[in-house]
Amino acid sequence: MINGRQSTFRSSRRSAGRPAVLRRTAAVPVALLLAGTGLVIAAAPAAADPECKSYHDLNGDNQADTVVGAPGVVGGSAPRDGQVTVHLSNGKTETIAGKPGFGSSLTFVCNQLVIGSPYESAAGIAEAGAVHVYGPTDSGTIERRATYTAGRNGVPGTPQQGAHFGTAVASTPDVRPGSDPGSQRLYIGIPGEDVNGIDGAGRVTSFTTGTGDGPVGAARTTTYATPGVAGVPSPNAGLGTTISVDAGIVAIGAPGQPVGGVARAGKVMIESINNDFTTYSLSQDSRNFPGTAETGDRFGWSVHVAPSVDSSPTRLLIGVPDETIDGIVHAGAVDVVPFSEATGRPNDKIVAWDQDSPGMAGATEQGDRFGWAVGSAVIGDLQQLVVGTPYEAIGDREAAGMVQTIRTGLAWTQSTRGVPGTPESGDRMGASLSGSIMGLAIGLPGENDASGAVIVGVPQDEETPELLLPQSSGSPACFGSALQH
Ligand SMILES: [Ca+2]
Ligand SMILES: [Ca+2]
Ligand SMILES: [Ca+2]
Ligand SMILES: [Ca+2]
Repeated sequence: MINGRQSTFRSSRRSAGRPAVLRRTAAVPVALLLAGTGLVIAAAPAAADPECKSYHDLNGDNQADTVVGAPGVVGGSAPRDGQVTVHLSNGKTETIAGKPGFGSSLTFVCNQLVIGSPYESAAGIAEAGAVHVYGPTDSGTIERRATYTAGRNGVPGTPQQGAHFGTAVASTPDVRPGSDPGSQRLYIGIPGEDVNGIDGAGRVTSFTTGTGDGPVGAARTTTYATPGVAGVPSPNAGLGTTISVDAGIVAIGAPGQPVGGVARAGKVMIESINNDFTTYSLSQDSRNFPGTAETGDRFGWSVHVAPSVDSSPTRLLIGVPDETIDGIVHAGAVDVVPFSEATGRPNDKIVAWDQDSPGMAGATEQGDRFGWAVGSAVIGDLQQLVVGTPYEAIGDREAAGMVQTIRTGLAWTQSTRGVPGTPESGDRMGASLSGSIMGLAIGLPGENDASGAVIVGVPQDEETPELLLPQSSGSPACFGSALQH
């Protein structure tokens, strides 16, 4: 087996004697909590930034809030509007309404909530896409701060039909001790963008945000046509389908990018947040990479940078949901790439995991699509790498879904004792994941005839999971398609 090193990171959960479902505390409290964990603290916490007093916090109580996207349905005869529900740390909820597709992606920049609305019109151009930013007011409400679209107010590019600006949004998840709040850039994926006339090659743009409708810092834009970036724009490559940012690294999925002429094998572009290294790409044909680039693998359909905690290295997780395993098609795999933050390069053995690997629950089956979603979270007292397999069948119920850990053999379905609900066909448990030091949240956008649901927490170490449902009934809302926890 592997170089997978078990982290002994201890969460604040037990030592602080807090109740089961904790809210991540922010800014200084997080630093103080981490100080008791043996985590190396390199510098003073970033709380001195006057613009950012707390993180992931929309009601100003220094406790992180959980946010759920319910993008509804796009197109067809009955499109349904999207909405985003903020589950505040004080138990109250706030709902923000938008167009169909609103809430397809979510991130935080400091205490500002960023919502992707990739199917929205921009400048009258259908499905060009938009990104909306919401923040707290002094009176405790949530208000819209800004709307970003291509080509407006200093945002690079021009709106294109079907570009789907905002399919992915990402930023550094927390300002941890030693990190620089000034480097908190917002990254926006535009996977349907035409580049030099190549249909759907995809683009990523990034900038620092303020309270207005335009970038504050200089905007950057990256495609496979950017000078210095190896590769060429390719039809339907979808650069920017997914993005993860942490530990100075930006990982950008291009799951349709060909590799050496192999169609839709997929690549992941790696950028430095602070320009510390040159942008490059990984694929299954990269040196020292396990596996082989094959047609339709969709390497990079999901990406997640799992930050270093305690003795564990920074690791990049790359989902390959359509990987064939021993002749079983669309079974799926996840590559775990140990990363040097200094060089931005893999610095240890890369390991490919599937459901038949040692230390994994389940079995490889056709159409599982293991690796559809990837993430990390502190579960019990350990940082765990987590994989969603939303098309896993439970008995005769197709696509009921499953979530599991890498190497440590934990797994949860809706038939697991302590997990709310029951497995049903099409639930797609694990289609989305969001984790942090405060635990794991799991999306089930197909639950209750695609009304959707979210499970916060897993039944591990005395924890009792909490079930979140949409505020307004009716389907298909697809509540849980995107998460921030
Ligand atoms: Ca809060
Ligand atoms: Ca492959
Ligand atoms: Ca399976
Ligand atoms: Ca169910």
